[in-house]
Amino acid sequence: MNQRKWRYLLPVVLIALAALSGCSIDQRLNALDPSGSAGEIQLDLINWSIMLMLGVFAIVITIYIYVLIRYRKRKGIERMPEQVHGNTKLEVIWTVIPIIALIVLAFPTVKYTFDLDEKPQGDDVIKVKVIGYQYWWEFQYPDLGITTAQELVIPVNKKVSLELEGKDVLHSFWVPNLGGKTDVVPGRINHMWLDAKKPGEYQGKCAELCGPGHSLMDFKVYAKEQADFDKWVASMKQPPKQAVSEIDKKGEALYKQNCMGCHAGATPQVPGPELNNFALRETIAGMLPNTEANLKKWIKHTEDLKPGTRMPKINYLQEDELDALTHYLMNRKSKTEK
Ligand code: HEC
Ligand SMILES: [Cu+2]
Repeated sequence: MNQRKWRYLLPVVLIALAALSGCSIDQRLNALDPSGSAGEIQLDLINWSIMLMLGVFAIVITIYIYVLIRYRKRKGIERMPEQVHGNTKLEVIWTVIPIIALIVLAFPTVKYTFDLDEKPQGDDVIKVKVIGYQYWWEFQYPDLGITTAQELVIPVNKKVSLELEGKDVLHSFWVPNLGGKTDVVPGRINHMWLDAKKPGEYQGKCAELCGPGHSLMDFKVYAKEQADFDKWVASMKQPPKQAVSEIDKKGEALYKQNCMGCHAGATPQVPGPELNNFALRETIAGMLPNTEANLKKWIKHTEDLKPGTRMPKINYLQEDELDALTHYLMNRKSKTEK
């Protein structure tokens, strides 16, 4: 077998693999199917530059193939084709065409860059401060006086103005289906905005390698109809109801003893997520569905579930203590909620 025949094998396999991997795009993380204006703007720009590049590619390849065929070595024709050197007209043409192509690309790029950089103003705009920690997200709503973690809740069709800041290392805030991504940098405040055109759940990710727990630094954006959003805000603003049952009182005491130092302490040992109204959350640590069984699992196995997390494993509690603690937390929500 002629060895040279096989030299095409590697590129063909690589291209086939690339094509196959394209088919398995995770729809929850798909920047090519935006559900918000910021994502649409970004997709427009992607399409615009790809079209332009495809145009350039087509012209260059056409000329290339034409020249290959037209000037190939043929039987009976021994002479070399004419050798051109220093053709001013040609040089001007191939300098001017790329300049025009770059100008054509620059217009939408500059316009969209400014559009995305704008800080939306007005009574309608929801302001959120996003704080990135290893390996979780805090969301503060300064105008509404609420703070939550791992879940950014927004009303549909309203612009959300985000102020992003890091507390330890570099992170990056990214919700592919809505738009992004923006660096989250310690000691610096970055801005971005987004909106969601359909109610639903959108997956978010930290997009900057930030340590062993990076791949699990997930969050969600829940876009709700205005009325549902207002209801959520009202529930979040209420203080959690008092513990009344024996078990909840025991749980509360254990919580104050073992957890409050990091969770919502005034001077936390290690800043941890706000757990007031924790029962209203859908997830634990951005990665587990919020059920009592998962809560126990999280408390006992934090570092196994999320490598590098700053919440230590708490495995010294007795079974009945853990029961009381999780019972208390699972009921930690405002009076208005059932
Ligand atoms: C040393 C500080 C510290 C202590 C003590 C601590 N935590 Fe945490 N906790 C954290 C940090 C930091 C996180 C964020 C972890 C992550 O996602 O990387 C966290 C996350 C959590 C979460 C997930 C919250 C969310 O937003 O989804 C729960 C629930 C939780 N802790 C419960 C507890 C309970 C219950 C106790 C007491 C038994 C406790 N923690 C003790 C620091 C602490
Ligand atoms: Cu991160």
